[in-house]
Amino acid sequence: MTVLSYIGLGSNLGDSQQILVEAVQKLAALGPVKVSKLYQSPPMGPQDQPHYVNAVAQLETALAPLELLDILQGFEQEAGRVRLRHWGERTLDLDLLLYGEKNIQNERLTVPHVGIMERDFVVVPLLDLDATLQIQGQCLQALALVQQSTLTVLADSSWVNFDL
Ligand code: A4P
Ligand code: MG
Repeated sequence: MTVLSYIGLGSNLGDSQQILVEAVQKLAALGPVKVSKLYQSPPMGPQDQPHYVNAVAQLETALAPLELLDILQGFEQEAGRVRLRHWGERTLDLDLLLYGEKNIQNERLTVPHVGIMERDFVVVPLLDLDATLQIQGQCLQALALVQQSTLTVLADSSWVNFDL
């Protein structure tokens, strides 16, 4: 049995677009993947850090949530992840946003990911992948931040070459 999982990708250190491309190519080795458009987004948190490049990937997977988290954290390490401060700059952040319709709460994992509904850089790319998406009964499309988005589109959904 497989589920549709959604993974948030963010980077604001290094060659962020290339870092996200490589992360999605690694995800594609795990199972069928689709990607949102690629966005630039002003930083949430400390303002004295570069803008972020953000996207969301949909991965169809049979992996258990914690197995998937382990793999995502491995990919972060391979990207030379440095994390300097809370909500601060990083080379690669991979967040497990949604895992099917499951609610998960343990010391390593909270799903749906905390703060999804307040983050345009998560909600807008999620809607690229599924315009009817609901979280705990709430239609993402209806959120005010969708209309008031601060995102800039860097590329349409063909920014990753899967034919490698
Ligand atoms: N963890 C719990 N639930 C999850 C989940 N659903 N997915 C735990 C992934 N990890 C989860 O993660 C810390 C711990 O969270 C992990 O060990 C895991 O067991 P982390 O990536 O080291 O830290 P973090 O909590 O992701 O970082 P931080 O600093 O708290 O912030 P966020 O919430 O990830 O936000 N601005 C823009 N424009 N775009 C961004 O992408 N990102 C951040 C980071 C700040 N500002 C941003 C952006
Ligand atoms: Mg994270």
